[in-house]
Amino acid sequence: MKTLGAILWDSGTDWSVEEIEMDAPHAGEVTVQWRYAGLCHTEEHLVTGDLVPPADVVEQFGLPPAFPMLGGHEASGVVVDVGPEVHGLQPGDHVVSSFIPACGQCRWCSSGISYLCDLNAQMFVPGMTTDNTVRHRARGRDLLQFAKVGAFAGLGVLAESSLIKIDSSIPLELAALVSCGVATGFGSAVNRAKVAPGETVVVVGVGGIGINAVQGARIAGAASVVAVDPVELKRKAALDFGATHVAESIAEALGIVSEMTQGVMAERVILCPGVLDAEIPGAALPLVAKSGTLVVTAIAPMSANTVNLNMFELGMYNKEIKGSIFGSGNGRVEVPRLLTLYKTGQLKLEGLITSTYSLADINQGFADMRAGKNIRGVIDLDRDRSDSV
Ligand code: CXF
Ligand code: ZN
Repeated sequence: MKTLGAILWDSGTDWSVEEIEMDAPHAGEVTVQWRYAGLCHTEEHLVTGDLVPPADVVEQFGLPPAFPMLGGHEASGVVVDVGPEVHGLQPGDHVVSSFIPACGQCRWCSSGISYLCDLNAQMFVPGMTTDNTVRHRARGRDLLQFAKVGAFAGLGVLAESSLIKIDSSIPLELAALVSCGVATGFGSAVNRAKVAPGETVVVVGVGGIGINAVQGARIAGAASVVAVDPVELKRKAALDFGATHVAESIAEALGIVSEMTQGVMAERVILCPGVLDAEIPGAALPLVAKSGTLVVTAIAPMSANTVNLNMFELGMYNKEIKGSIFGSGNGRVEVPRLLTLYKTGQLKLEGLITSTYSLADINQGFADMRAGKNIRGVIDLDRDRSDSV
């Protein structure tokens, strides 16, 4: 089978849209016709190299090369074929990607925290989680499917464990966003920060993930939600999604929150910047109330080992700092929960997508992201579809 896909041949290059040769699904695998793929900042970290294992790590663990890589981890589509031993999906089912596979067997899956599934460690290892062999090739080279998904393509073969079936009445364009940006942001507020009714919450960075932390905080009953972003379009959008106040910078937010809480500050602060600069956690810590929580929902360069924050303040005020991946939630629980909240009118999905692109225009989409023009850009894979099934 042939399809078109956007491949990153190395960090620091553009995405290259070209023909991909695909195999039929093996046992436990499914062929999906992708319909929509979100342009999440995580792929940009592959381009900048922030999210690529550094040379010493590659050498230490004997990792195979991460490139060429088929990008795309936030997506929706329709199942068109199933291999043997697939029990939960059939042709015609609507699905979203699950960028953490969830094997169901490892210690973390068995403990109910599948978002930490051991298979996630294979994110940069080519090959299927089913049998370690590769299904996609371009120019005769094996392709790594980013996060075992690789949705910047017309078609894809994925392990069943990398897909979540959804209600077919949900528009696929909106469903795609739920698979990463919405789940990650919402869960950061609800699952990880555990926002409670009446609290003051600050979200730093209100792009495709942070804006959903804003609406998670609103749905959890926060009394005030302060959205911090230097980009005016994002601050305005945050007001539509539940922010009660906006600030251009952490410094400005400090003044707003201090006045609003008579110096108590915010019980929950959630960091969702595009890149987690080493100065951000320390700058944000004074926003956190005594015994409050700072949640880090952002990607720092993989080799960054330093952070500049006042540890006296951390200890003496009993504050906590928590990391978060995938909104600290399990995809098979969170995706249906979020879609129910959407269907009942509580979660807003319309308005998150600012621009839609064809696959051929993917580099324009990422350029617009860098320029701060999008809350979420989305690729509509039907626009220049060359495959037929
Ligand atoms: C990322 C986290 C690392 C794996 C890919 C997805 N989260 C959000 O984009
Ligand atoms: Zn993402």
